[in-house]
Amino acid sequence: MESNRRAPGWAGPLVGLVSCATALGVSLLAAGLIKASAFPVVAVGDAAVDLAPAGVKEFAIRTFGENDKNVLVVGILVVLAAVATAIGALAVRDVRYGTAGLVAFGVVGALAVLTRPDAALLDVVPTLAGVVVGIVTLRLLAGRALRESPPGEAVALDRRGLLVGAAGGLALAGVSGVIGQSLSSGHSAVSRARSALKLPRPAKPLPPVPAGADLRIKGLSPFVTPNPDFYRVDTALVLPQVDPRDWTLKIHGIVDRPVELTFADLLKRPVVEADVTLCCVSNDVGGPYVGNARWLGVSLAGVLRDAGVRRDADMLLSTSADGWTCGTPVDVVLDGRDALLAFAMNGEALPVVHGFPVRQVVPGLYGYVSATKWVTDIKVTRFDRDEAYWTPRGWAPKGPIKTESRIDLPRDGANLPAGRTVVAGVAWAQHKGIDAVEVRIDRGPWRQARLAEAPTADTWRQWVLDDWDATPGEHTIEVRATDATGYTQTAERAPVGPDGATGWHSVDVRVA
Ligand SMILES: Nc1nc2c(c(=O)[nH]1)N[C@H]1C(S)=C(S)[C@@H](COP(=O)(O)O)O[C@H]1N2
Ligand SMILES: [Mo]
Repeated sequence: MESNRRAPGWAGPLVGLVSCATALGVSLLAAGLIKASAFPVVAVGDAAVDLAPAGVKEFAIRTFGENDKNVLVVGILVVLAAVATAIGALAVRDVRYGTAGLVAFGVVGALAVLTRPDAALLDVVPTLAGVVVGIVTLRLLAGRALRESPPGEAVALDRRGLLVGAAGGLALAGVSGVIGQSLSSGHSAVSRARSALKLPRPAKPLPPVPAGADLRIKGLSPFVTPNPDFYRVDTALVLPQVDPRDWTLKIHGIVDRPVELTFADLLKRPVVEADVTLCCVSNDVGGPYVGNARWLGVSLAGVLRDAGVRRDADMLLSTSADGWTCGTPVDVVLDGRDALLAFAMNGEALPVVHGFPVRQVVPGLYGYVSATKWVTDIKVTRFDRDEAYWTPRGWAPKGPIKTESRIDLPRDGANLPAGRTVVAGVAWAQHKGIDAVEVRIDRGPWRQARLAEAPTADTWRQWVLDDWDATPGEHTIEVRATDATGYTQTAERAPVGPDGATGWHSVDVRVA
């Protein structure tokens, strides 16, 4: 009997791919109704992000930049398609093997979903629903591919039935997937709440950014980075959607009086405005992960004072809505700098990617130890008792920003006409301030660049050398900054891990 149960070669893969597509479509629909991060593909990706060794993540950031997350999801889908093909090939031999394959799939998905830091039992529903629908589809289609033939006759493939069934499965996958995707990315309640937010007035509004802070040179990073251009770094495959009406911030741990704030409570506090340049520890010399914004928020130190931080505490362990954690030195936050619980950025409510409704901003510290987006919990604790997300993954527990400078103009590898050439860029040493920037050509003498104004020590500072007389040939341009403590950037190259890159940025250009 086995011998005449043979489906043609294409039937197995078709059955497998269509069944997995329906499983994914239905689970995406269920995740749209429950929680976007309960989509098992996302949960597996999140788990991969958390489990990946630091070196792999660094490689991904370096190679794929801000596309790292899309590359990961595409990779997972490619693996899924390969496994689905195999499941289908098994299923048309014996549908029990195919079913077992889908169940195994479901177990991996469910494990990934349930081990997420923000997991609830209900989050397993999308995986279950997907697997059940996938198995039903698989059995229906495999049955068509394998319709039993009368004894002694050749294979009776129900070709028409199989193709109609496959088309039906794909239609189901498509429709449920599209609805699920729009449910989980529309997040209409959160985006409506965000657009409806009326920004409160700061107690002491900052004067407008001084005209002298921006040299307005084409190709030079503007002093204020527009929100859509602001770099993004985080571990979230699906952005946390936090409705400000449901948001609370708990402050607890080594404090006299634990505090829980609602968003309305936050807005009643004195509002602070500050220009602060954020920088990522993964920003290599000359890299793009740095940006400057005007933030609006309330004093983090003020909130902590209300809770009464005890003397033996030295760390704030903050947690985001999706379970990411961050460890910030208490002394830095309390030393008088503009450490904020921020809710607005450059005159609008925080964009969701940048942490809506509330994030931390602490001038002078790399983002991974200070800038918790979607922050919901702050535990006042000690570095010798608690560890934040990146510490066991090889990054330093504390991350003060290193003094750095970058050449924006001309671009590395540029072909330029001979003659007077503008060399310009930005330099930063947050909360210290930049005192000087020097440029040299072909390892010649250092020349002082002209500095733009910087309203405070917490932002980057533009610089320009406007009188380089470029001669034909190849040239190397280097830059180094000196901060207000008198420290001049070291030439020594250090990689981004464990606590930030060092070295001079240089660009090579060809002058005709
Ligand atoms: N919840 C959460 N907050 C986070 C992170 C994260 O992964 N999750 N990454 C941090 C890092 S490493 C940096 S550099 C900054 C980047 O902030 P941005 O994406 O708004 O530029 O956010 C910080 N806040
Ligand atoms: Mo970062």
